Parts: sequence; structure tokens; C-alpha cells
Amino acid sequence: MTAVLEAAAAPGTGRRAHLRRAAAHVLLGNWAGTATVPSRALYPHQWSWDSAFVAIGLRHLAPRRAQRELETLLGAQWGDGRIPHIVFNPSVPLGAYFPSPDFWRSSGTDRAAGAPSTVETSGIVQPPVHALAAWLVHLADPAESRRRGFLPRVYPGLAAWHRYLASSRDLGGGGLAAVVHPWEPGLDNSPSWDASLARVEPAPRGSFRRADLDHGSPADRPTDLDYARYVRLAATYRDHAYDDARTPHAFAVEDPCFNALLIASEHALAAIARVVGADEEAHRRRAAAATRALLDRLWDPAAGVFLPRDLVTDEPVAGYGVSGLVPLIVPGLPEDVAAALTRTALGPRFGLGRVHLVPSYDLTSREFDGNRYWRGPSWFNMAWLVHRGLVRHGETATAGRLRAQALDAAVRTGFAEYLEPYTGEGRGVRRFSWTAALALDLLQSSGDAYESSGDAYESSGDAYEDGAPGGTPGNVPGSASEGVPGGEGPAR
Ligand code: 2M8
Repeated sequence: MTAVLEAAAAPGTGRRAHLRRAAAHVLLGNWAGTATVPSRALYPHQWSWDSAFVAIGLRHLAPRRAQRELETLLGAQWGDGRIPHIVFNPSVPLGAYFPSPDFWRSSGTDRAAGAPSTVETSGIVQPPVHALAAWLVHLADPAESRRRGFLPRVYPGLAAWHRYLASSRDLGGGGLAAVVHPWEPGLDNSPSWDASLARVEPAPRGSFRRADLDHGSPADRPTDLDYARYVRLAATYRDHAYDDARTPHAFAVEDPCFNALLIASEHALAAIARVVGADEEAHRRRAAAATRALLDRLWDPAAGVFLPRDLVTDEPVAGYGVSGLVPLIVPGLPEDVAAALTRTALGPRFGLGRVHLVPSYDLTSREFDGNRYWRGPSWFNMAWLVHRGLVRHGETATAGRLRAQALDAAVRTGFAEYLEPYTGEGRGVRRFSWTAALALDLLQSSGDAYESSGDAYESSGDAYEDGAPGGTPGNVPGSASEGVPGGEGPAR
């Protein structure tokens, strides 16, 4: 397995080979034995949605390792079905990341939620990209997947994860999953959470020590006040044994990106169910119901974007966050909604095509900050999702340009965590895993206008297979076959 990655990292010629090699180096370097860390310094454990994105890229280099990435994560799943947002590596010193296992105390909870006793985890969750990732990983090498029984192995855990989100997390009772901490949607300090977070009593100064500032610039990271509120919310959840019904949630939001990923993953689960002989239709019905709920509860036709819903006030959260564009990936989204979302992406608020990638927040708003984490910078996972949505809706030229930009930026910045949208300069850490993985996936994707854009990634003449015996085009599908989670193709 490692040999395959090392082969991909071996010398080759041309831009494609260079990108592939450099990305493989990042993923090799961040592999910690059973899973990939997002970044050696800043995030030295396994993160939930990072691992899903990593698997989506890794499948092109080492399908078996991509399977393992997801299996390791599922190995830390709780009895109630939740997949924790962090799985801690016991060999990493406690002080390397905050909040550490002694804060979450997962294995010491009263076990009502069924936290595992053999591994330490956090108690919150992250967006459910996992079933989509599992399906894409399967498609990369169906023979190897069958040989290892990959889908039968992961299906029960993925189905339990979705059941947890559909039941315990339907806090609004409207058929969508709620997030109960700003770390859960993964867009930690987005201005979209400001008003909801402002109601949270901050934890006392000096009651915790941030480790992130040892590695990141304070100007690029959330503020101390944000952190004090994050700590309070997590501690309250912990002190209620992570029981969703009992916890007095001061923060409870229905997030468009989180729910769009749940729907896309539900479609993927239907495709997986068909392969393993489970009830495919039940998943399709749930996906259809959640799509209706997403449209009923979060779509704002006047704004042309999906808005989060604050469940404490039962009001939509005004403003343009990139999360509101992500439902473009939802199979079967009405075409007028997709067209409006595309217009919003191309308009002044996100400036698609005129700035670098897709900013995480409205360029025209007072809250926009091009350097600070999720308050404006462009992130590669959001670009990957928007790209996927644009391809789905036939916006191939726009998708192709976004893809070319993302590939260039990934290499140019040394796989930066995020970018300043106007200058395109890298921000945050470098050698960031999902940047490398999703660049690999974009490199491999086809069926968009990228080929005709004259970009040197296609015209350099170097074969994709250069130095990469593990990833032949024959076992790596293009985006057409990846559309299967939408129900357009046969399960293999
Ligand atoms: C960031 O979040 C963590 C907390 O989970 C942090 O700031 O320490 C976010 O960008 C999140 O989306 C990501 O999964 C995580 C690890 O890359 O880092």
C-alpha cells in the first residue's frame, strides 16, 4: 500500500505528474499508521470530515488505504451511532491539541451514548460526508472493495450514523439534522454563527489554554472570545453526558452544507445498500424527504441562497455563507433553485471566477475578513463541493475554471489550508491533507470544460499513469460514474 503511494511520489514529468507527486508526498507524510492527520502540527489526530475528504483523494493512489481511513474512523463510532469529530491518537502528548481527551472525557461518560472504551474521542460530530466517500472509494477499485468486503463492512455503521442524525439530531422536528456547536458544521467561526454564539456565556478566562496559537497566526485563527464560547458549549454538552435530549442547547442550528451532505450521503447509502442487499428504497425515501425539508426550511428564494436556521429563535440566519451554496450537490434539486444558486455564486457576493476559488463568506459584507479562517478565506473542500454541484447542473465551463484554479492554487501554495480570496496567497498551515486529497480528485475528474480550457494540466502530455502503478484510469471512474449516488447509474 505504502509502495503505491511512494510510487506516486516518485519522479515523473509534467504538471500532472508534479501535482500527483507533491500531493502523494503530503498524504504519505500525514499518514499516522491507521489514518491521516489533517496537519502534523496544528491537527495531530484524526478528524471526521477531513478523513472522508482524504479518502476521496487517496482512492486514486491507494484504494485500500482509503478504505482503511474510513474503517478507522468507524472503529471509533459511538453506540448511539454518532461518528465523533476527533479520534485521538494516544501517542500524541495531551498538550499538542486543545481540547484534548481529558477535556472530552468520552470513555468516562456514563456510557448512555455508548462512547467506546478503547479509544478517546471528542463528543461532537462533523458533516456526514462519509457514505459519499465510502461509495466513491468503492468505485475507485470495485474488485478490491469486494475482495475485502469493504461495503458490507462499513454499511451498518454508516446507516447507524444517519439514523442518529435523523433522530437524535432532528431538534427542530422538521426533518433536518441540527448542529449543536460551531465546530460541528466544520465552518467554525463563520459570521453565520455570530448571533447564535453571542448568546453563549463564555468560559472564564484562564480556564483553558489554546494550543492552536502555537502553530497559527492569531490573525488567521478564531478569537479568544470565540474559543471561550466554544469551550462553554462543549463542556455543557459533556456535562450532560452528550445526551442530545437532556442538554440545554444554547446553540442549535440547521446548516445547509451539513444537511446537503447528509442528503448526498443518503443517496450514496442507497447505492451501497443495493450492493450489500439492504433496503435501497428506504434510503431513497429518506433522501427525498430531507430534500423537501431542506427546500421548505432553508431555501430563501429572494436571497438566492440557502440560509441556516437558528432553532433557538426559530428564525433564518441572514447573510451569505458558502454553506448556503453547497446544496448544489443535492441530486434532484429543482433546476430553478440550482440556477439561482449559480447566479449567486457568480455574483458580487462570492465573485466566482473573479477571485480565488469560492470565499467562505460574502465579499461585500462588513463581516468579511479574507484572512481569518472561515470568515472569508477560500477553502479547497468548499471549492470541491461547489465544483461538484456545478458539474451536476451542467455548468461545465464555470466548473472547469474553478477546477483549474484549485489545482494551480494547491500546488502554488504548497497545499495551504486556505487562501486569501483576492490575492490567492496561502493562509493557515501548509501540507494540509484535504487540500492535497481533493486536488488529486479534481485532477482525476473529467466531464467538465477543463479539458477544453487549454490548461497545461491536460496539454502537458504527461500520462496520468506516470509513476503511478496504483491508479490506472481503468479502475478510477470519472465524474460520470461518480454520479451514481444521484441514482443515475448502476451499482458496481
Ligand atoms: C478546523 O476545526 C478544528 C476544530 O474541529 C480547529 O479549529 O481546531 C476546521 O477547519 C474544521 O472544519 C476541520 O475539520 C478541522 C481539522 O482540519 O480544523
